[in-house]
Amino acid sequence: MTSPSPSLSLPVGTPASLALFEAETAAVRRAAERVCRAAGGGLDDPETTAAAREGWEELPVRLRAAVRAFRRNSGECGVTLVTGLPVDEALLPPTPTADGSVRREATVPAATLLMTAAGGLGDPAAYAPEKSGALVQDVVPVPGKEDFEGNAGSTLLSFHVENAFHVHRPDFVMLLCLRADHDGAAGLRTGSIRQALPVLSERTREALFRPEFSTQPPPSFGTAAGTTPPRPVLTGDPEDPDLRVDFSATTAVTPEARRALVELEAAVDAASHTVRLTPGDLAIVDNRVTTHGRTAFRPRYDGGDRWLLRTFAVADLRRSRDYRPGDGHVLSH
Ligand SMILES: O=C(O)CCC(=O)C(=O)O
Ligand SMILES: [Fe+2]
Repeated sequence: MTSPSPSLSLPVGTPASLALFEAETAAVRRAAERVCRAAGGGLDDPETTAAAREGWEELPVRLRAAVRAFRRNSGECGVTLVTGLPVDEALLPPTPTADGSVRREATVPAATLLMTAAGGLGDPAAYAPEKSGALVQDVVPVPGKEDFEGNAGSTLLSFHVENAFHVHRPDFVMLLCLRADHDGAAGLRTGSIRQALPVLSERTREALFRPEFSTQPPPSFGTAAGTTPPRPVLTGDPEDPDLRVDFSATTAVTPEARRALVELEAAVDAASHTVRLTPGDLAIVDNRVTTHGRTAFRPRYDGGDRWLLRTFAVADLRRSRDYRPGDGHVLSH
């Protein structure tokens, strides 16, 4: 694989991370509060995204530099961690328990996500059938959904590219921790094709480039979207390909493709990293090259459960124009 240019190099082997200093945390909070004041109405209004785009310019230079560098080159792991973002756990309401719950009002953490999406990574985006098209979504365990293959569950969530079935899958997935789980057991897992590729056999690489894999929409998307026609799991540069797979939703249509998928899952797992997010930690996953999943944990449904906020970003919003009525940020299907 060609190595990244020296000016963009990231630590080899483990995900890059940036720990904000206290003064930087305070600066992010001030910028986010300004976005909240400008937001007036709702979090999903175009005015709020516009205020977030401007607010980005007020963020600490180290944060902006790290996000922009990650956008250009997400490194071997395809994930980065920013710690020390402004989250006051003590002031939070109880963790929601409703299925599909989302944020509709501007808060400091939500505005922080929108600034990063709109100013740093490209643009925020959401999908109308999923979580009612909200730009900032809750990732919380939902009673009765413990075994669900989605973010409402609490059993092991297998590695997936977010919305792998979709022609316009998000380019980046942002997960900001508001509250950790009681036992500190829940781990966000990531596994990139950049680290998995070197251990794959030549035969498997070739098989993954063949259009022999179809992917179902995730349960969160509802049933309207159908399974994709057979497509490749790997596309682009054979030495640094893009990845499109969801190990609970992608099926191989030939025995050779099935064998390759099993080998890929083992390689992604072997190359994976686990991070136990704590309040104020933001993980940004490059969804073009890196899968994510989550270890199991035990929710109590007592208001103190794990709570992440999730926002998707796309590098080039224009590409999905025909999916977005009114040139907004929500794809209609
Ligand atoms: O709970 C997590 O850490 C990740 C859940 C997930 O895959 C998602 O929200 O997209
Ligand atoms: Fe996910």
